[in-house]
Amino acid sequence: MPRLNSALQALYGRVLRRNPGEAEFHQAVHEVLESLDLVTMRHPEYLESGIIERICEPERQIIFRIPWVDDSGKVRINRGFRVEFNSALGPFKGGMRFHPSVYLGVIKFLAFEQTFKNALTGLPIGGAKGGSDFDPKGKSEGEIMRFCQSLMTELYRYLGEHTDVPAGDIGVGEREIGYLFGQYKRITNRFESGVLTGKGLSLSGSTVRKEATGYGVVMFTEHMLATRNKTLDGCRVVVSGSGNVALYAIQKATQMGATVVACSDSTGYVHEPKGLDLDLLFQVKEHERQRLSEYARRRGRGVEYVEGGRVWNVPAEVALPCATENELDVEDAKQLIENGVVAVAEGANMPTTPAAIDLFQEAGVLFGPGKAANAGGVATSALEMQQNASRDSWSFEYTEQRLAEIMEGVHERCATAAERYGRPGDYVLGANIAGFMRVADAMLAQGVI
Ligand code: NDP
Ligand code: 2IT
Repeated sequence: MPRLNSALQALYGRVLRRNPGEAEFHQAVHEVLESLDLVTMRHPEYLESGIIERICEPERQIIFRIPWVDDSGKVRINRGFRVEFNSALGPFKGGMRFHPSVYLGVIKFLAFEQTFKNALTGLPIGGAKGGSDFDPKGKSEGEIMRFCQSLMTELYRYLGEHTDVPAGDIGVGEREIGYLFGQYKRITNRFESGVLTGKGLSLSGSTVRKEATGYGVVMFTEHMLATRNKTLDGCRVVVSGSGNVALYAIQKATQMGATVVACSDSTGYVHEPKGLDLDLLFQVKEHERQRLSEYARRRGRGVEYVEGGRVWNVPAEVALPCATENELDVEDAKQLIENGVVAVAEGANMPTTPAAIDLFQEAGVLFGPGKAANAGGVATSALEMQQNASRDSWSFEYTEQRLAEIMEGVHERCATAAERYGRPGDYVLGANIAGFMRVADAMLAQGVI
């Protein structure tokens, strides 16, 4: 890892001591501090005011018990989290993740990233994240519902449309948000539509929210490519994951004239040089909630299914990691570069390891970090909050247009900050600086908070 100046190194040491064993959080903080090195040289007041250290400390961290009863009548227990990281710009905002790998360090890194991401959208939303180590795989509808109800029975007291507004993330989609919303409404006796986003359209959700993260990633990729007079049209695209973000990135890239040749899940990947069959993919993954191996089985000849393989071995001009953190490492980066990759944009949060990011940047590959490239999801959540507040609902076309304008703004903010600090085209630096400055300035304006 590149060195930090002595003041930032000391600050980082204190973050390590205060958050022992939370490797993902350490990684996310280190990356931001590296970018701030340049800022503190030009603006020592950010160090002197202590604002950087305060920005690394969550406002509130909630950890709670989630008891529930499985279909056999056995009592089960999981742990729930909500890290309310920063509310300088607006209500705490960020998704909920259900995955067995969830622990405080994962939720804290996600909430930290979310704070800067939300700032980059230019919208009035603070940063938070939550979730549970609950594993939805193999659970029945009834078990999922009872689990969501039990989670909300504790979490509701911390939420509110002006306080903290959760949404989905890994393992949490429209179905789970519906169960969470229903329980919130029962407990509070309020139809407070703006307390959760990612709701179904029948529950005053927003058009385009489901599509927004994946669409936004592709829009951001187009803006990066445009700086080199290129477009997605005619490119081969490889995507990791086959969940919400991946599926809609695949759909939008295909609409833009690209050929999506591969995608994955945690057990393997499919490779289809002529392009994936979107109808079948959505049927198997979104509607039936099946594994990717089932897609391959039904697709038959013409598709290769590689169990346990690395999707990044598939040659492509554009790579979109849309599964999970640290899923693309140095070996993968070398392979992608060797295969001629031109642009990488992160649909997932922190999917690329720091050393792999360095390799891409040294090789001149366009690299869009998650806090910029995947900001379209939370931005459309903020549009859902706007519609809920005004008891309105917007058309798909209008909402997508708003999303496109927001993604253009996110790209612009990153590009401008990178240029201002002498590193044009460095979107990692640009995103961290532009996001930090907006949050830091809002905090400073509110006194010692
Ligand atoms: P989903 O649960 O819909 O899909 C997750 C996908 O990633 C699945 O294909 C899953 O495979 C795979 N995956 C998850 N964990 C792992 C793992 N440990 N190893 C390998 N593969 C894994 O989640 P989303 O699509 O919503 O989220 C994907 C990423 O995008 C996450 O990083 C999330 O934080 C980020 N994100 C999500 C947003 C949203 O609005 N939903 C917004 C911005 C970012 P399998 O089914 O085999 O587990
Ligand atoms: O990582 C993310 O930005 C999300 N999971 C979406 C958060 C939101 O509040 O829509």
